[in-house]
Amino acid sequence: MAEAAVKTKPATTAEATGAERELTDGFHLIIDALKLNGLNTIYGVPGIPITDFGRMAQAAGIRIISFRHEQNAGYAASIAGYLTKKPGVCLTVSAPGFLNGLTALAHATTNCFPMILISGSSEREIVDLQQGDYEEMDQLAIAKPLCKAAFRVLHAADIGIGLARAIRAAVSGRPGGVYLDLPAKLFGQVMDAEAGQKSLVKVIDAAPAQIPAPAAVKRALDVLKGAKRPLIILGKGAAYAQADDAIRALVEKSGVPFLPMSMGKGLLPDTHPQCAGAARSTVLKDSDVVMLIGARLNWLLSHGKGKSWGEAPKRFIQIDIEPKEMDSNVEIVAPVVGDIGSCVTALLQGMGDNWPAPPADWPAAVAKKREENVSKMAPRLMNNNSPMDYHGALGVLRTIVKERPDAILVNEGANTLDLARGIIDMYQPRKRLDVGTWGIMGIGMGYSIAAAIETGKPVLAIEGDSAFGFSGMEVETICRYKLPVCIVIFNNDGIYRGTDVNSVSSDPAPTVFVKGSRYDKMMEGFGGVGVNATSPDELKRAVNAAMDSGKPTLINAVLDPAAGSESGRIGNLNPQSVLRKK
Ligand SMILES: Cc1ncc(C[n+]2csc(CCOP(=O)(O)OP(=O)(O)O)c2C)c(N)n1
Ligand SMILES: [Mg+2]
Repeated sequence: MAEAAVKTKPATTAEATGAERELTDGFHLIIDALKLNGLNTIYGVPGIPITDFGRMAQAAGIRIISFRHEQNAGYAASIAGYLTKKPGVCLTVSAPGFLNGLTALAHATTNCFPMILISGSSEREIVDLQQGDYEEMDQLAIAKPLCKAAFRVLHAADIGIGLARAIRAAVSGRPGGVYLDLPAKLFGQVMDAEAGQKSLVKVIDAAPAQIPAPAAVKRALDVLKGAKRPLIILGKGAAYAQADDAIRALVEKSGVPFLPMSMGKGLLPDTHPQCAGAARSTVLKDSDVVMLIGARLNWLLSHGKGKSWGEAPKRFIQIDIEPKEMDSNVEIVAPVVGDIGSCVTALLQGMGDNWPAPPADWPAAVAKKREENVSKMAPRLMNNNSPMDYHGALGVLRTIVKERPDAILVNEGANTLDLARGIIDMYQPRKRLDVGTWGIMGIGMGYSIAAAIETGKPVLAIEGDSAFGFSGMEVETICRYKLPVCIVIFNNDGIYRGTDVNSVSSDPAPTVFVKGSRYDKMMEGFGGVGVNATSPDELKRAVNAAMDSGKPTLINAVLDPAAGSESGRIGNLNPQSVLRKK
């Protein structure tokens, strides 16, 4: 308490009767409230009214990671939340800084990552009368529809409660983004230090276990037991839960093939005998019972219906913390509502010791398909073409990840994303971080920075050249904080490809970039290591050197501009003009 308090001599002695009073203020109470709740890292960009706050927080032992753009700081906070199950904190200035951070807040909410966006704001009296204050904006109203909850604190005495509400809203139930509005005046508001300390709240059991109903667990097991061709789908909710051992035990005890969603990869190794990752279309089509664990039936799973799910009738079991998730796209015959850890543990107990394996022909059929697909792919991954194609480049990165399974892989792009997801096996939970539910470009550097900061592990970021551009300036941040991040840019001169031509004017086509760009020079400009790699062999040497040294490194991997297809694997989502076809 003593360090947080400011000693002042009152100007008049009338009320203080000449004695010194210990005072504190908004600045110090916010810092104390964050520390009390173990929120020890802030990702943000300084400016009015939060510059001094950042300095004071740093002086008080909070780690301040200062970015070049709030969106990247926000993505960093969102993935910090995913990795730690504590809300990641992003701090911004008012109006424009707030708006820059807001995309990440919405992203956190969509992806169910706990995050708190704290933004300074202008004077309420002026904002509400629309009198044109510095960076005037009704931030609270704008944030509300894009997050789980939004709060504003007007009095220093409410800082403790305000932060407690924000933390609970972010991590309890289905996690998500929370906005906390702190008007400039609040920071300087003074109050009695002792009363201030008493007003702080240490949040106890912020994300209480939610135990599933026994009847729901029994219903789910009955459905699973009756299956001939069951499938388990592991989403990133399952990875978030950090119930790794229980999930592995459930999958293995059941004998059911499992399909990991992108960020669910590594919960069990992709090389596990039950993994159906390389037989995705077969298991979706042919399965009769599907158990979703922390995975939603959104567009990424074709909403649980249509061509990719085949003709065979399906029955869905769904395990999710959010009751409203059930029946969102198709009927769920066995909803199990609760936190993933509690649900999986209850299912395991209910299975007892003599759980019957699924009829043997099913896992055998899945394994056969998987082997076929894997061996079809193998020779393509071994090519040493120059310029590289995706398979040659990813072949060497696949081996590197196998040799360094505890490194964190960050991945964005179109072809760069889809092909890396399919080709690179993951071996440990929460090691693959990518574009998530929205397929968003721009998460790359923010995720890489937070992953390095939060886990202390080396990071390998595999980035499309377009994707990288959304957050590329943060290579300076990576160099400034000396983070062990190795960025590999799959440089095919553009979005999807670098070969499009504009036939009517001298402007370049909308999807192409400067040919032969050297992104490695950017990194050198900030004192990091830059490498231009033109073959898989060169790429392999450069990545291994970077991972060994831990030095910030950017490798410009020169890909054939004709490599890559429109929108990667999701080109079917592009609307088509009937007229153009004529
Ligand atoms: C914020 C955002 N803006 C735009 C897009 C559309 N988009 C999807 S993939 C992509 C870039 C693909 O090019 P690149 O990263 O170079 O990967 P490549 O396919 O060339 O390997 C873009 C712009 C998006 N997904 N997110
Ligand atoms: Mg590209």
